[in-house]
Amino acid sequence: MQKIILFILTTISIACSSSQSDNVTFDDLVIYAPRAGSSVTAGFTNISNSTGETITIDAITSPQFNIVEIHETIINNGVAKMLKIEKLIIDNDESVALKPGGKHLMLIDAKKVIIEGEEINLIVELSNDQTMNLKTPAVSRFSN
Ligand SMILES: [Cu+2]
Repeated sequence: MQKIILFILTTISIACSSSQSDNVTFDDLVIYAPRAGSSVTAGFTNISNSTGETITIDAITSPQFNIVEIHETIINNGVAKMLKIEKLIIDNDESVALKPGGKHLMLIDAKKVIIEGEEINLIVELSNDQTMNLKTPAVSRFSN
């Protein structure tokens, strides 16, 4: 009897994982409108990979910004500085959080003034040749 239950549980878990395969998700994407007078801003999200293989984020571009980079904030001798991550690697069934004080999206050199509520598009190129189009309205840094 226990073997049958184990078999059923295994079958269910395989079915679940296959239904989510080929999936990279960017959850809770937040992009701030640049401060007045600035053309630079940051974005945060939680990236999950359930494709069944390790993927890397090869490039991110945006129609609204000339440069989009992934950065990591590190503290060196008490001084915070940001390093560019050329290729963000996400193992299968893993998530990477881009969050304040850690890894983040850096949106640099806005092509025009971006106001709160304006839709920001991101085009994400993955190592599995998948291209993802993300969009979210720019939010105020001061609204929460
Ligand atoms: Cu940065």
